[in-house]
Amino acid sequence: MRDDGGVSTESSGSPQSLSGRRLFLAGAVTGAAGVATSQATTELLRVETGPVVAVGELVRDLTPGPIAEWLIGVVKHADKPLLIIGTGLGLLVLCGLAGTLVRRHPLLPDLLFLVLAAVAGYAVLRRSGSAPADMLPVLVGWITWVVVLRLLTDMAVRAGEETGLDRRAFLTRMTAVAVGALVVGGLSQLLGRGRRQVEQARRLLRLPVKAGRAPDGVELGVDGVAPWRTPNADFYLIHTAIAIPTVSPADWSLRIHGMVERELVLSYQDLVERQLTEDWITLCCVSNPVGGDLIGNAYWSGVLTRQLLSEAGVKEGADAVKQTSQDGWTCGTPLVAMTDARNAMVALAMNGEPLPIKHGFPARTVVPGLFGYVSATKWLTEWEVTRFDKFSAYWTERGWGERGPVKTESRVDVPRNGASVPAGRLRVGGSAWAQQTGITRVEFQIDGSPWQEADLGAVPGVDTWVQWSGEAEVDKGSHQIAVRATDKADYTQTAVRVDVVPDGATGWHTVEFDAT
Ligand SMILES: Nc1nc2c(c(=O)[nH]1)N[C@H]1C(S)=C(S)[C@@H](COP(=O)(O)O)O[C@H]1N2
Ligand SMILES: [Mo]
Repeated sequence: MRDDGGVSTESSGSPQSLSGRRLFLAGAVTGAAGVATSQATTELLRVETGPVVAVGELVRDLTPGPIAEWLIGVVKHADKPLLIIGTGLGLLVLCGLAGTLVRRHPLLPDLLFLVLAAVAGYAVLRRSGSAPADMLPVLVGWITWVVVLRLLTDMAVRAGEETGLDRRAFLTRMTAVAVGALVVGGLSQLLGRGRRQVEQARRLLRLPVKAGRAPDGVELGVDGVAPWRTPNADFYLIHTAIAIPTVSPADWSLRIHGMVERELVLSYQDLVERQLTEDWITLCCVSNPVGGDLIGNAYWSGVLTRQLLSEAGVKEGADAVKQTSQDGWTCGTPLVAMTDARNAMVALAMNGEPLPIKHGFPARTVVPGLFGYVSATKWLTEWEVTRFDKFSAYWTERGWGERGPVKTESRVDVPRNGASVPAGRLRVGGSAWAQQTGITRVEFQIDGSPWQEADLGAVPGVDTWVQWSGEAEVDKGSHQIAVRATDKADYTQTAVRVDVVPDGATGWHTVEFDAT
Protein backbone atom coordinates (compact mmCIF):
# COMPACT_ATOMS: atom_id res chain seq x y z
CA MET A 1 0.00 0.00 0.00
CA ARG A 2 3.07 2.21 0.34
CA ASP A 3 5.95 3.06 -1.89
CA ASP A 4 9.06 0.99 -1.38
CA GLY A 5 11.41 3.85 -1.84
CA GLY A 6 11.77 4.85 1.75
CA VAL A 7 10.59 8.38 1.10
CA SER A 8 7.40 9.00 2.91
CA THR A 9 5.69 12.31 2.87
CA GLU A 10 2.85 11.86 5.28
CA SER A 11 1.84 10.27 8.56
CA SER A 12 5.49 10.01 9.44
CA GLY A 13 6.26 7.83 12.40
CA SER A 14 3.54 5.26 11.80
CA PRO A 15 4.63 1.81 10.62
CA GLN A 16 2.48 2.34 7.53
CA SER A 17 4.87 5.03 6.42
CA LEU A 18 7.91 2.81 6.45
CA SER A 19 10.03 1.75 3.59
CA GLY A 20 9.37 -1.90 2.80
CA ARG A 21 12.95 -2.34 1.68
CA ARG A 22 14.27 -1.06 4.96
CA LEU A 23 11.95 -3.30 6.94
CA PHE A 24 12.92 -6.28 4.82
CA LEU A 25 16.56 -5.56 5.57
CA ALA A 26 15.82 -5.16 9.26
CA GLY A 27 14.00 -8.51 9.20
CA ALA A 28 16.84 -10.27 7.41
CA VAL A 29 19.48 -8.87 9.77
CA THR A 30 17.27 -9.94 12.68
CA GLY A 31 17.07 -13.42 11.15
CA ALA A 32 20.86 -13.63 11.00
CA ALA A 33 21.18 -12.45 14.59
CA GLY A 34 18.83 -15.19 15.80
CA VAL A 35 20.68 -17.86 13.85
CA ALA A 36 23.94 -16.63 15.37
CA THR A 37 22.76 -16.69 19.01
CA SER A 38 21.05 -20.00 18.45
CA GLN A 39 24.22 -21.46 16.99
CA ALA A 40 26.27 -20.05 19.88
CA THR A 41 23.87 -21.70 22.36
CA THR A 42 24.19 -24.96 20.44
CA GLU A 43 27.96 -24.86 20.79
CA LEU A 44 28.00 -23.64 24.39
CA LEU A 45 25.70 -26.47 25.45
CA ARG A 46 27.41 -28.84 23.02
CA VAL A 47 24.04 -29.90 21.70
CA GLU A 48 24.89 -32.41 18.99
CA THR A 49 22.71 -31.02 16.26
CA GLY A 50 21.58 -27.44 16.50
CA PRO A 51 18.52 -26.00 14.76
CA VAL A 52 20.51 -24.89 11.69
CA VAL A 53 21.64 -28.39 10.79
CA ALA A 54 18.37 -29.98 11.95
CA VAL A 55 16.33 -27.71 9.67
CA GLY A 56 18.76 -28.42 6.83
CA GLU A 57 18.10 -32.13 7.36
CA LEU A 58 14.37 -31.52 7.43
CA VAL A 59 14.57 -29.63 4.13
CA ARG A 60 16.66 -32.46 2.71
CA ASP A 61 14.12 -35.07 3.80
CA LEU A 62 11.19 -33.07 2.45
CA THR A 63 12.82 -32.51 -0.94
CA PRO A 64 11.22 -34.93 -3.42
CA GLY A 65 13.69 -37.69 -4.35
CA PRO A 66 14.07 -36.92 -8.08
CA ILE A 67 14.70 -33.22 -7.40
CA ALA A 68 17.23 -34.08 -4.70
CA GLU A 69 19.03 -36.48 -7.06
CA TRP A 70 19.06 -33.94 -9.84
CA LEU A 71 20.42 -31.29 -7.47
CA ILE A 72 23.13 -33.59 -6.15
CA GLY A 73 24.04 -34.43 -9.74
CA VAL A 74 24.48 -30.73 -10.45
CA VAL A 75 26.36 -29.68 -7.33
CA LYS A 76 28.15 -32.99 -6.58
CA HIS A 77 29.90 -33.01 -3.20
CA ALA A 78 28.94 -29.45 -2.37
CA ASP A 79 25.43 -30.72 -1.61
CA LYS A 80 25.70 -30.40 2.17
CA PRO A 81 27.18 -26.89 2.41
CA LEU A 82 24.74 -25.80 -0.31
CA LEU A 83 21.85 -27.32 1.59
CA ILE A 84 22.79 -25.36 4.71
CA ILE A 85 23.45 -22.15 2.72
CA GLY A 86 20.21 -22.54 0.76
CA THR A 87 18.21 -23.20 3.90
CA GLY A 88 19.88 -20.20 5.54
CA LEU A 89 19.07 -17.91 2.61
CA GLY A 90 15.49 -19.10 2.57
CA LEU A 91 15.26 -18.36 6.26
CA LEU A 92 16.67 -14.85 5.81
CA VAL A 93 14.08 -14.14 3.10
CA LEU A 94 11.29 -15.33 5.41
CA CYS A 95 12.67 -13.18 8.22
CA GLY A 96 12.85 -10.24 5.80
CA LEU A 97 9.18 -10.80 5.03
CA ALA A 98 8.53 -10.92 8.76
CA GLY A 99 10.13 -7.47 8.95
CA THR A 100 7.77 -6.06 6.33
CA LEU A 101 4.80 -7.46 8.25
CA VAL A 102 5.40 -4.82 10.93
CA ARG A 103 3.44 -2.48 8.66
CA ARG A 104 0.33 -4.60 8.93
CA HIS A 105 0.49 -5.32 12.63
CA PRO A 106 3.37 -5.08 15.10
CA LEU A 107 2.69 -8.64 16.36
CA LEU A 108 2.58 -10.29 12.93
CA PRO A 109 6.38 -10.71 12.70
CA ASP A 110 6.39 -12.36 16.14
CA LEU A 111 3.79 -14.79 14.88
CA LEU A 112 5.85 -15.68 11.80
CA PHE A 113 8.95 -16.04 14.00
CA LEU A 114 6.95 -18.37 16.23
CA VAL A 115 6.03 -20.50 13.24
CA LEU A 116 9.67 -20.59 12.09
CA ALA A 117 10.81 -21.51 15.61
CA ALA A 118 8.16 -24.23 15.77
CA VAL A 119 9.47 -25.72 12.53
CA ALA A 120 13.02 -25.57 13.91
CA GLY A 121 11.83 -27.17 17.15
CA TYR A 122 10.12 -29.93 15.21
CA ALA A 123 13.27 -30.44 13.11
CA VAL A 124 15.36 -30.83 16.28
CA LEU A 125 12.94 -33.10 18.15
CA ARG A 126 12.32 -35.45 15.22
CA ARG A 127 15.98 -36.52 15.33
CA SER A 128 16.41 -39.75 17.24
CA GLY A 129 18.06 -39.27 20.59
CA SER A 130 17.12 -35.63 20.93
CA ALA A 131 16.45 -34.32 24.43
CA PRO A 132 14.13 -31.52 25.59
CA ALA A 133 17.24 -29.44 26.41
CA ASP A 134 18.04 -29.43 22.68
CA MET A 135 15.18 -26.93 22.38
CA LEU A 136 17.18 -24.26 24.21
CA PRO A 137 19.02 -23.02 21.09
CA VAL A 138 15.66 -22.69 19.34
CA LEU A 139 14.27 -20.70 22.25
CA VAL A 140 17.30 -18.40 22.37
CA GLY A 141 17.07 -17.80 18.62
CA TRP A 142 13.38 -17.02 18.82
CA ILE A 143 13.83 -14.55 21.68
CA THR A 144 16.64 -12.88 19.70
CA TRP A 145 14.34 -12.50 16.71
CA VAL A 146 11.53 -10.93 18.70
CA VAL A 147 13.79 -8.54 20.63
CA VAL A 148 16.10 -7.48 17.80
CA LEU A 149 13.30 -6.81 15.33
CA ARG A 150 11.61 -4.59 17.93
CA LEU A 151 14.86 -2.72 18.42
CA LEU A 152 15.42 -2.23 14.71
CA THR A 153 11.88 -1.45 13.60
CA ASP A 154 11.38 0.94 16.46
CA MET A 155 14.32 2.80 14.94
CA ALA A 156 12.94 2.24 11.48
CA VAL A 157 9.68 3.78 12.54
CA ARG A 158 11.52 6.85 13.63
CA ALA A 159 13.80 6.73 10.62
CA GLY A 160 10.59 6.79 8.65
CA GLU A 161 10.28 10.35 9.80
CA GLU A 162 13.22 10.94 7.52
CA THR A 163 15.12 13.05 9.93
CA GLY A 164 18.76 12.64 9.02
CA LEU A 165 19.81 11.72 12.52
CA ASP A 166 17.34 8.89 13.04
CA ARG A 167 18.11 7.53 9.67
CA ARG A 168 21.75 7.40 10.56
CA ALA A 169 20.91 5.87 13.93
CA PHE A 170 18.88 3.18 12.19
CA LEU A 171 21.74 2.36 9.84
CA THR A 172 24.17 2.32 12.74
CA ARG A 173 22.02 -0.07 14.66
CA MET A 174 21.54 -2.29 11.63
CA THR A 175 25.28 -2.42 11.12
CA ALA A 176 25.87 -3.11 14.80
CA VAL A 177 23.42 -6.03 14.77
CA ALA A 178 24.87 -7.40 11.53
CA VAL A 179 28.44 -7.19 12.84
CA GLY A 180 27.33 -8.65 16.17
CA ALA A 181 25.71 -11.57 14.38
CA LEU A 182 28.88 -12.19 12.38
CA VAL A 183 31.07 -12.07 15.49
CA VAL A 184 28.77 -14.36 17.52
CA GLY A 185 28.45 -16.71 14.54
CA GLY A 186 32.23 -16.77 14.06
CA LEU A 187 32.86 -17.36 17.76
CA SER A 188 30.45 -20.26 17.84
CA GLN A 189 32.28 -21.81 14.89
CA LEU A 190 35.46 -21.58 16.96
CA LEU A 191 33.69 -22.98 20.03
CA GLY A 192 32.43 -25.88 17.97
CA ARG A 193 35.85 -26.82 16.67
CA GLY A 194 36.81 -28.83 19.74
CA ARG A 195 33.52 -30.69 19.71
CA ARG A 196 33.77 -31.45 16.01
CA GLN A 197 37.29 -32.77 16.45
CA VAL A 198 36.12 -35.12 19.20
CA GLU A 199 33.14 -36.25 17.11
CA GLN A 200 35.51 -36.89 14.24
CA ALA A 201 37.95 -38.80 16.45
CA ARG A 202 35.04 -40.91 17.68
CA ARG A 203 33.85 -41.65 14.16
CA LEU A 204 37.31 -42.74 13.06
CA LEU A 205 37.85 -45.08 16.03
CA ARG A 206 37.90 -48.76 15.20
CA LEU A 207 37.57 -50.69 18.43
CA PRO A 208 38.00 -54.46 18.58
CA VAL A 209 34.46 -54.93 19.82
CA LYS A 210 31.30 -56.71 18.73
CA ALA A 211 27.77 -55.35 18.62
CA GLY A 212 26.65 -58.51 20.43
CA ARG A 213 23.97 -60.82 19.15
CA ALA A 214 20.95 -60.88 21.41
CA PRO A 215 20.48 -64.47 22.63
CA ASP A 216 17.58 -66.41 21.09
CA GLY A 217 14.27 -66.04 22.88
CA VAL A 218 14.91 -62.74 24.67
CA GLU A 219 12.09 -61.10 22.72
CA LEU A 220 8.59 -62.43 23.33
CA GLY A 221 7.14 -60.52 20.41
CA VAL A 222 4.46 -58.56 22.21
CA ASP A 223 3.89 -55.39 20.22
CA GLY A 224 4.63 -52.31 22.30
CA VAL A 225 6.96 -53.91 24.83
CA ALA A 226 10.33 -52.10 25.05
CA PRO A 227 12.90 -53.94 22.88
CA TRP A 228 15.18 -56.18 24.94
CA ARG A 229 18.25 -54.42 23.56
CA THR A 230 17.91 -50.66 23.87
CA PRO A 231 19.36 -48.91 20.80
CA ASN A 232 21.92 -46.25 21.76
CA ALA A 233 19.75 -43.48 20.33
CA ASP A 234 16.85 -44.47 22.61
CA PHE A 235 18.88 -45.09 25.75
CA TYR A 236 17.75 -42.83 28.61
CA LEU A 237 20.03 -39.96 29.53
CA ILE A 238 20.78 -38.59 32.99
CA HIS A 239 23.55 -36.17 33.84
CA THR A 240 24.02 -32.97 35.77
CA ALA A 241 26.34 -31.46 33.14
CA ILE A 242 24.75 -28.61 31.19
CA ALA A 243 27.51 -28.56 28.58
CA ILE A 244 28.31 -32.16 27.72
CA PRO A 245 32.05 -32.79 28.17
CA THR A 246 33.91 -33.47 24.93
CA VAL A 247 37.13 -35.32 25.61
CA SER A 248 39.24 -36.75 22.85
CA PRO A 249 40.62 -40.26 23.40
CA ALA A 250 44.12 -38.83 22.93
CA ASP A 251 43.62 -36.50 25.91
CA TRP A 252 41.77 -38.97 28.11
CA SER A 253 43.28 -40.68 31.10
CA LEU A 254 42.10 -42.47 34.22
CA ARG A 255 44.04 -41.84 37.40
CA ILE A 256 43.73 -44.48 40.10
CA HIS A 257 45.02 -43.32 43.46
CA GLY A 258 44.21 -43.18 47.17
CA MET A 259 44.48 -46.38 49.21
CA VAL A 260 46.49 -48.27 46.60
CA GLU A 261 49.98 -49.76 46.46
CA ARG A 262 50.76 -48.17 43.10
CA GLU A 263 49.16 -45.10 41.67
CA LEU A 264 48.18 -45.72 38.03
CA VAL A 265 47.52 -43.37 35.16
CA LEU A 266 45.96 -45.19 32.21
CA SER A 267 45.54 -43.81 28.71
CA TYR A 268 42.76 -44.76 26.32
CA GLN A 269 45.26 -46.81 24.34
CA ASP A 270 46.30 -48.63 27.55
CA LEU A 271 42.70 -49.74 27.93
CA VAL A 272 42.18 -50.73 24.29
CA GLU A 273 45.30 -52.90 24.49
CA ARG A 274 44.00 -54.80 27.50
CA GLN A 275 41.65 -57.72 27.22
CA LEU A 276 38.18 -56.28 26.59
CA THR A 277 35.27 -57.95 28.33
CA GLU A 278 31.82 -57.78 26.73
CA ASP A 279 28.52 -58.32 28.48
CA TRP A 280 24.82 -57.50 28.48
CA ILE A 281 24.05 -55.19 31.37
CA THR A 282 20.85 -53.37 32.22
CA LEU A 283 21.47 -49.90 33.64
CA CYS A 284 18.82 -48.06 35.57
CA CYS A 285 18.35 -44.81 37.37
CA VAL A 286 17.41 -44.49 41.03
CA SER A 287 14.96 -41.75 39.97
CA ASN A 288 13.00 -44.18 37.84
CA PRO A 289 9.46 -44.14 39.20
CA VAL A 290 7.42 -47.36 39.27
CA GLY A 291 6.53 -47.98 35.61
CA GLY A 292 9.09 -45.41 34.40
CA ASP A 293 11.48 -45.66 31.48
CA LEU A 294 14.80 -44.52 33.00
CA ILE A 295 16.23 -47.96 32.28
CA GLY A 296 17.97 -49.52 29.31
CA ASN A 297 19.81 -52.67 28.33
CA ALA A 298 22.94 -52.66 26.20
CA TYR A 299 25.90 -54.78 25.17
CA TRP A 300 28.90 -53.11 26.80
CA SER A 301 32.60 -53.62 26.02
CA GLY A 302 35.34 -52.53 28.38
CA VAL A 303 38.07 -53.37 30.83
CA LEU A 304 37.09 -55.08 34.08
CA THR A 305 37.35 -52.76 37.07
CA ARG A 306 38.69 -55.61 39.21
CA GLN A 307 41.61 -56.05 36.82
CA LEU A 308 42.56 -52.35 37.02
CA LEU A 309 42.12 -52.23 40.80
CA SER A 310 44.22 -55.34 41.29
CA GLU A 311 46.97 -53.81 39.16
CA ALA A 312 46.88 -50.79 41.45
CA GLY A 313 46.78 -53.02 44.55
CA VAL A 314 43.99 -52.03 46.93
CA LYS A 315 45.11 -51.49 50.52
CA GLU A 316 43.52 -53.05 53.57
CA GLY A 317 40.62 -51.07 55.06
CA ALA A 318 39.28 -49.45 51.89
CA ASP A 319 35.57 -49.97 51.20
CA ALA A 320 34.76 -47.41 48.49
CA VAL A 321 35.91 -45.89 45.24
CA LYS A 322 35.20 -42.21 44.82
CA GLN A 323 34.78 -41.69 41.08
CA THR A 324 35.13 -38.30 39.42
CA SER A 325 34.14 -37.22 35.95
CA GLN A 326 35.54 -34.59 33.61
CA ASP A 327 32.70 -32.24 34.55
CA GLY A 328 33.39 -32.59 38.27
CA TRP A 329 30.51 -34.91 39.10
CA THR A 330 31.33 -37.51 41.76
CA CYS A 331 29.92 -40.74 43.08
CA GLY A 332 30.92 -43.28 45.69
CA THR A 333 30.88 -46.94 44.64
CA PRO A 334 31.13 -49.85 47.08
CA LEU A 335 34.62 -51.29 46.47
CA VAL A 336 33.29 -54.83 46.64
CA ALA A 337 31.08 -54.26 43.58
CA MET A 338 34.16 -53.24 41.59
CA THR A 339 36.36 -56.13 42.76
CA ASP A 340 34.05 -59.16 43.05
CA ALA A 341 33.20 -61.59 40.24
CA ARG A 342 30.60 -59.44 38.45
CA ASN A 343 31.50 -57.80 35.15
CA ALA A 344 31.90 -54.24 36.40
CA MET A 345 33.87 -52.43 33.74
CA VAL A 346 35.30 -49.23 32.38
CA ALA A 347 33.21 -49.34 29.23
CA LEU A 348 34.55 -48.03 25.93
CA ALA A 349 31.73 -49.22 23.71
CA MET A 350 27.97 -49.57 23.86
CA ASN A 351 26.19 -51.95 21.49
CA GLY A 352 29.38 -52.29 19.45
CA GLU A 353 29.99 -48.58 18.90
CA PRO A 354 32.39 -46.28 20.73
CA LEU A 355 30.33 -44.77 23.57
CA PRO A 356 28.10 -41.99 22.29
CA ILE A 357 29.42 -38.66 23.60
CA LYS A 358 26.26 -38.16 25.69
CA HIS A 359 26.78 -41.57 27.27
CA GLY A 360 30.27 -40.78 28.51
CA PHE A 361 32.75 -40.96 25.62
CA PRO A 362 35.61 -41.86 25.74
CA ALA A 363 35.10 -44.02 28.84
CA ARG A 364 32.56 -44.61 31.58
CA THR A 365 32.00 -47.04 34.40
CA VAL A 366 29.21 -49.63 34.35
CA VAL A 367 28.57 -51.77 37.44
CA PRO A 368 25.86 -54.45 37.27
CA GLY A 369 23.51 -54.38 40.25
CA LEU A 370 24.00 -50.74 41.24
CA PHE A 371 21.96 -47.70 40.28
CA GLY A 372 23.71 -45.30 37.92
CA TYR A 373 24.08 -42.52 40.50
CA VAL A 374 26.51 -44.55 42.62
CA SER A 375 28.41 -46.23 39.81
CA ALA A 376 27.97 -45.37 36.15
CA THR A 377 30.37 -42.39 35.90
CA LYS A 378 30.40 -40.92 32.41
CA TRP A 379 33.44 -39.00 31.08
CA LEU A 380 35.40 -40.82 33.79
CA THR A 381 38.72 -39.27 34.89
CA GLU A 382 39.57 -40.47 38.38
CA TRP A 383 39.18 -43.22 40.96
CA GLU A 384 40.19 -42.60 44.52
CA VAL A 385 40.20 -45.80 46.54
CA THR A 386 39.00 -44.72 49.97
CA ARG A 387 36.46 -45.28 52.74
CA PHE A 388 32.80 -44.27 52.80
CA ASP A 389 33.34 -42.49 56.14
CA LYS A 390 35.91 -40.18 54.53
CA PHE A 391 34.00 -38.49 51.71
CA SER A 392 30.63 -37.63 50.28
CA ALA A 393 29.55 -37.49 46.64
CA TYR A 394 27.23 -35.43 44.47
CA TRP A 395 23.95 -37.24 45.13
CA THR A 396 24.67 -38.47 48.65
CA GLU A 397 25.24 -34.83 49.62
CA ARG A 398 21.71 -34.25 48.35
CA GLY A 399 20.11 -36.88 50.54
CA TRP A 400 20.26 -40.00 48.37
CA GLY A 401 21.35 -43.36 49.75
CA GLU A 402 25.05 -44.19 50.04
CA ARG A 403 25.31 -47.62 48.38
CA GLY A 404 22.49 -47.73 45.82
CA PRO A 405 21.85 -51.42 45.05
CA VAL A 406 19.08 -51.84 42.44
CA LYS A 407 15.71 -53.11 43.59
CA THR A 408 13.67 -55.98 42.17
CA GLU A 409 11.11 -54.38 39.89
CA SER A 410 8.70 -55.02 37.06
CA ARG A 411 6.77 -52.95 34.58
CA VAL A 412 3.70 -53.29 32.36
CA ASP A 413 4.39 -51.98 28.84
CA VAL A 414 1.25 -53.38 27.20
CA PRO A 415 -1.43 -52.20 27.59
CA ARG A 416 -0.33 -48.62 28.17
CA ASN A 417 -1.99 -46.58 30.88
CA GLY A 418 -5.25 -45.19 29.49
CA ALA A 419 -5.15 -47.43 26.41
CA SER A 420 -8.28 -48.60 24.72
CA VAL A 421 -8.15 -52.26 23.59
CA PRO A 422 -10.66 -54.58 21.90
CA ALA A 423 -12.62 -56.67 24.40
CA GLY A 424 -11.86 -60.38 24.39
CA ARG A 425 -8.46 -62.06 24.42
CA LEU A 426 -5.64 -59.66 25.18
CA ARG A 427 -1.87 -60.04 25.08
CA VAL A 428 -0.08 -58.27 27.89
CA GLY A 429 3.62 -57.84 28.56
CA GLY A 430 6.51 -55.86 29.90
CA SER A 431 9.89 -56.22 31.59
CA ALA A 432 11.23 -57.18 35.01
CA TRP A 433 14.70 -56.83 36.51
CA ALA A 434 16.82 -57.58 39.54
CA GLN A 435 20.42 -57.17 38.37
CA GLN A 436 22.93 -59.38 40.20
CA THR A 437 20.06 -61.44 41.63
CA GLY A 438 18.00 -62.48 38.62
CA ILE A 439 14.28 -62.94 38.10
CA THR A 440 12.59 -66.32 38.61
CA ARG A 441 8.92 -65.45 38.21
CA VAL A 442 6.62 -62.67 37.01
CA GLU A 443 2.89 -62.64 37.71
CA PHE A 444 0.14 -60.34 36.60
CA GLN A 445 -3.28 -59.68 38.03
CA ILE A 446 -6.34 -58.33 36.25
CA ASP A 447 -8.92 -56.41 38.31
CA GLY A 448 -7.83 -58.02 41.57
CA SER A 449 -8.52 -61.61 40.40
CA PRO A 450 -5.92 -64.31 41.25
CA TRP A 451 -2.36 -63.72 40.06
CA GLN A 452 -1.47 -65.45 36.78
CA GLU A 453 2.02 -66.64 35.99
CA ALA A 454 3.57 -64.89 32.97
CA ASP A 455 5.89 -66.44 30.38
CA LEU A 456 9.47 -65.24 30.67
CA GLY A 457 11.89 -64.49 27.87
CA ALA A 458 15.39 -65.90 27.80
CA VAL A 459 18.28 -64.02 29.44
CA PRO A 460 22.05 -64.44 29.19
CA GLY A 461 22.54 -64.04 32.96
CA VAL A 462 21.35 -62.21 36.04
CA ASP A 463 22.41 -58.72 34.99
CA THR A 464 19.74 -57.90 32.42
CA TRP A 465 16.07 -57.31 32.46
CA VAL A 466 13.76 -60.05 31.24
CA GLN A 467 10.63 -59.71 29.13
CA TRP A 468 7.37 -61.21 30.38
CA SER A 469 4.11 -61.82 28.57
CA GLY A 470 0.71 -63.32 29.16
CA GLU A 471 -2.83 -63.57 27.91
CA ALA A 472 -6.01 -62.39 29.55
CA GLU A 473 -9.72 -62.34 28.77
CA VAL A 474 -11.33 -58.92 29.26
CA ASP A 475 -14.98 -57.82 29.00
CA LYS A 476 -16.10 -54.42 27.80
CA GLY A 477 -15.41 -51.75 30.39
CA SER A 478 -12.52 -50.35 32.42
CA HIS A 479 -9.86 -52.62 33.80
CA GLN A 480 -6.69 -52.64 35.74
CA ILE A 481 -3.58 -54.76 35.44
CA ALA A 482 -0.83 -55.08 38.04
CA VAL A 483 2.50 -56.90 37.83
CA ARG A 484 4.90 -58.31 40.40
CA ALA A 485 8.23 -60.09 40.10
CA THR A 486 9.96 -62.65 42.25
CA ASP A 487 13.75 -62.76 42.27
CA LYS A 488 16.19 -65.61 42.74
CA ALA A 489 16.63 -64.66 46.38
CA ASP A 490 12.93 -65.60 46.69
CA TYR A 491 11.78 -62.06 47.33
CA THR A 492 8.41 -61.13 45.79
CA GLN A 493 7.55 -57.49 45.21
CA THR A 494 4.91 -56.21 47.59
CA ALA A 495 2.14 -53.68 46.93
CA VAL A 496 3.78 -51.17 49.28
CA ARG A 497 4.58 -48.08 47.22
CA VAL A 498 7.95 -46.55 47.97
CA ASP A 499 9.02 -43.23 46.45
CA VAL A 500 12.26 -42.84 44.46
CA VAL A 501 13.96 -40.85 47.24
CA PRO A 502 16.31 -41.90 48.83
CA ASP A 503 17.19 -45.23 47.26
CA GLY A 504 14.74 -46.24 44.52
CA ALA A 505 11.01 -46.73 43.99
CA THR A 506 9.14 -50.02 44.51
CA GLY A 507 5.58 -51.23 44.38
CA TRP A 508 3.40 -53.00 41.83
CA HIS A 509 3.15 -51.19 38.56
CA THR A 510 -0.57 -50.84 37.92
CA VAL A 511 -2.10 -49.74 34.64
CA GLU A 512 -5.68 -48.70 33.88
CA PHE A 513 -7.16 -49.44 30.46
CA ASP A 514 -10.49 -49.75 28.66
CA ALA A 515 -11.83 -52.63 26.63
CA THR A 516 -14.38 -51.74 23.93
N1 LIG B 1 29.57 -37.52 34.76
C1 LIG B 1 28.36 -37.97 35.12
N2 LIG B 1 28.12 -39.30 35.10
C2 LIG B 1 26.91 -39.77 35.45
C3 LIG B 1 25.88 -38.90 35.88
C4 LIG B 1 26.16 -37.52 35.90
O1 LIG B 1 25.31 -36.69 36.27
N3 LIG B 1 27.41 -37.09 35.51
N4 LIG B 1 24.64 -39.42 36.22
C5 LIG B 1 24.59 -40.80 36.63
C6 LIG B 1 23.22 -41.31 36.68
S1 LIG B 1 22.24 -40.69 37.92
C7 LIG B 1 22.76 -42.28 35.84
S2 LIG B 1 21.26 -42.99 36.09
C8 LIG B 1 23.58 -42.75 34.71
C9 LIG B 1 22.83 -42.60 33.41
O2 LIG B 1 23.61 -43.00 32.34
P1 LIG B 1 23.11 -42.72 30.85
O3 LIG B 1 22.86 -41.26 30.74
O4 LIG B 1 24.17 -43.22 29.95
O5 LIG B 1 21.83 -43.51 30.69
O6 LIG B 1 24.78 -42.02 34.58
C10 LIG B 1 25.45 -41.72 35.78
N5 LIG B 1 26.70 -41.11 35.44
MO1 LIG C 1 20.35 -41.88 37.93
